Amino acid sequence: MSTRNDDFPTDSPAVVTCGLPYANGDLHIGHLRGYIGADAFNRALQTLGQQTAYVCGSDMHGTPVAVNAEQEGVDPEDFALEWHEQYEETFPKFNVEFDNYGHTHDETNTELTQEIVRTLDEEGYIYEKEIQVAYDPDADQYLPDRYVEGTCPYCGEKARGDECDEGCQRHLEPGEVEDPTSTITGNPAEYRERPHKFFEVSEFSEFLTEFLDELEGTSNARNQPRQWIEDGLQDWCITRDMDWGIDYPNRDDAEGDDLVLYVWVDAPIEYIASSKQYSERVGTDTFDWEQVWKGDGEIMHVIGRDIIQHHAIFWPAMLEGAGYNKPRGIAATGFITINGKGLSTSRNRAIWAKEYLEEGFHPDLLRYYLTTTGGLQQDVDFSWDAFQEKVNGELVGTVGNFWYRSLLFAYRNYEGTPDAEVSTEVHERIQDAIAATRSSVNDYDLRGVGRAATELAQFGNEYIQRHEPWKLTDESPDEAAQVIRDCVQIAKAVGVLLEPITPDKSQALWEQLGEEGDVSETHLENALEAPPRTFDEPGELFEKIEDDRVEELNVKLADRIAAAATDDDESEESTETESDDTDAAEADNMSDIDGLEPLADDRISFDDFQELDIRVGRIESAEGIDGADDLAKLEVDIGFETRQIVAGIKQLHDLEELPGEKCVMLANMEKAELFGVESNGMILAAGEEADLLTTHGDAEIGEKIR
Ligand code: B3M
Ligand code: ZN
Repeated sequence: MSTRNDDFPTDSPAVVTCGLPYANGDLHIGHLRGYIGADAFNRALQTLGQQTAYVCGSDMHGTPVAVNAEQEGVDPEDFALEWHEQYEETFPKFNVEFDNYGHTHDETNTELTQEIVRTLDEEGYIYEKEIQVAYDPDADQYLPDRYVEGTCPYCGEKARGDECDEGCQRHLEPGEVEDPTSTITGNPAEYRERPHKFFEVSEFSEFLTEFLDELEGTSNARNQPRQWIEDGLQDWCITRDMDWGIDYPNRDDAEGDDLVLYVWVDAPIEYIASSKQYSERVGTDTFDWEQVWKGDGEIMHVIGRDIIQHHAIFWPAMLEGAGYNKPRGIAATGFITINGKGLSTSRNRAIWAKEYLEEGFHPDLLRYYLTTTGGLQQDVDFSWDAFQEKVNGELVGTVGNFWYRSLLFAYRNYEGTPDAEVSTEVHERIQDAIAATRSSVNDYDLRGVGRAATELAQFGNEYIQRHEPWKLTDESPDEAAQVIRDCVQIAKAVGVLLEPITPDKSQALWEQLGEEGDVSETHLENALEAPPRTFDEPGELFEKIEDDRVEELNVKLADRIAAAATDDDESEESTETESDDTDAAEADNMSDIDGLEPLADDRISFDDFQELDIRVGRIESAEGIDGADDLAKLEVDIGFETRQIVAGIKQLHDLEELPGEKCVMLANMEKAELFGVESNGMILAAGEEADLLTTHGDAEIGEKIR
C-alpha cells in the first residue's frame, strides 16, 4: 500500500467510477457486483466525510455493440440507446445511485474525447503507421476487434481480435490474432495493409512504473501491469475501420475513410465527461470536476480484473499525456461464479438483474451478499443456498434480530430511548467499530466495512444475553434502563455503519428510531449520538428465506441452464458474441489451458477440507524400491513421528538430494502396500514431474496446513 496519500477523508473532492457497461444486453449479477461494490465504496467514503461523486455511463461504441446490433438488424445507435435507458432504470433498483450516469455517445464525451486526442497529437504522442488489418473479401469490409477471431499469439487459445478472452486475457493489437476468421461470414480473413494511428504508450514506461508504486486499491491492479511494463510496452493502435464510434479528430472525410477511435479511447474519457456533466448540473461550488481531473482531486476506479491493462496502463498514460491528473486507486474485482461454475450468459448460467427483482428479494440482501462474501479481488460464488445462509444467518439472525429485540424492548418499556447515559464499555465498543470501518474504507476493503457492523450487532446480542434486561425491569429499573439505552445506541450504530451496504434497511431503522432526514447523509461519528427520546413501535426489517423457496429457485436455475444447453445442441455452434467480463471467468474455470487438467466442478465444504490432515514434514531418507521402476521409499519426519512413505518419484528426482528437504504430506491418507512396502501417508507434488510441495517460511515440522 502506498504511503504517499493522506487517509480519507481528504480536503479534495473525489470521484468514484465503475467500469462502463457495454450497452448491448441484459445486466446480470456479474455486472452488479462491480456497480454495487463501487456504490458501497462511494457511500462509505461519504460516511467518513469525504466529498465524492459516483459517476458512470453506458459504453455505446465498439464492436461489442456493433456486432450485437447487427445481429438484431438494428442501427447501433438505436440499439445502444435502448439498453442505456434500461440500465439507467435498473441501477437505482439496486440502490446504485450514480451522481451522474451519461453515455459515451453524448456530446460531452464526444467533444472531450476529440479534445484529448488532439492534445495527445499536438504533444507528439500520436503517429501513423501501416499495419496489417484483417479483411473479409466476401463481406467487403475490414474486421476490427470482435469481427475477427483466431488464435492468441501468446498462449495459443482461441481469441477475439482485441482480447484473449478465453486464455491469457491479454489485450491484442490489430493484426496480432493468428489464423484470423471473419465472424461475419465464417470465412478465413485476409490481412491487408492500412494506415492507422498509434498512441506512444511505450514513452510512458517510467511514468507508469512510478504511478504503480503509488497506486492504491487491490494488489492485482499493480502487480500484473508491473509485469507488462517489464516485458516491454507496445504502442497502442487507437483507430478502427468502422463507422460506429467517435470520429478521429480532423480526419479527412474526403478520403471516404471510416476511421473512428477505438472504443477503449473514448470509454474511460466518459469518467471525466460524466463528472463534468455532474458539475454542470450541481454547480462547481458543489462539485468541481476540473479540480478532480486536473487539480488535486482523488480518482478511484472500480473495475473487473479483465480490464486492468486498460485502466492501469493505457488510461493513466493518456491522462498524463493530455495533462490530466492520475488515478489514486484502482480496485479490480474478481469474477462471479454460479454454483461453482463460471457465469455464462450464452448458457443462461447467470442470475439476471431483472430476475432477482422479479423474485421479490430486497436489493440490500444482494448488496450484502456481494460485498461481504469474499474480498474484492476474490472470485465470489453465488448460489441460492449460500445466499439463504448468509441472509438468514447474518442479516436476519444477527443484525435484524438485534435491531428488533432492542427497539421493541425499548418501545414497550420506555416508549423510545431510555433516559440514561451510554456505558463506557458500549461507547468504546462503538468507537472501535467506527475505527475498524474507517481503516477498512482506507484499505478498499468492503468486506471489512460489513464485518465491522455485523460484529457490532453480534456484540449487541451477547450484551443483551449477558445482562438479561427482562429480569432487571422490576428488580433494578435503573440498570434495565441503562442496558436498553446501550442497546438502542448499538442498534443505531449498526445502522449507520451498515448504510453503505444496506442503504434502505439502514434508512428504515433510522426512521424507526425517530431520526430525521437521511442516514446516508450522516457521518460515522453520528453512530455515537443519542437517538430521539421517543419512537413508535418497531417492525422487523429482515425476513427469513425459507427452504422451499430456495429449492424452487434451484430448480428454476437448473431448468433454464438445461434448456439453454438443448438450444445450443439444436442450433449450430453458437456464434453469439459475448460482451461481458464474466465470461472470462468461465474461461478461467472451464478451458483446459495447455493440457492442464480442467478445474473440478464440484465444490467441497470447508469441513471436508478440514478432514484432510496435511502436515509439514522433512524427508529423512530416500531410496529406490527394488523391482519397481518408479517407486521410492521415503522416511518422513512429521513432528509427532516418522512415517514410511512410498512415492512414485524414483525417476523424477535425484533421491540422494532429498534428505533434509521440507515437504508437505497428507498424513491421514489410507495406508497402502506397494511392492510389499507399506506406505503410511502421501507426499504432495505438482504435475507430471512431481514437483514436490514445500513451505517458504518458517513453518515447523509437523505444522498443519489449513
Ligand atoms: N465497456 C466493459 C468491460 O470490458 C467495458 C468497460 C469500459 S470501462 C472504461 O468490462
Ligand atoms: Zn492468450
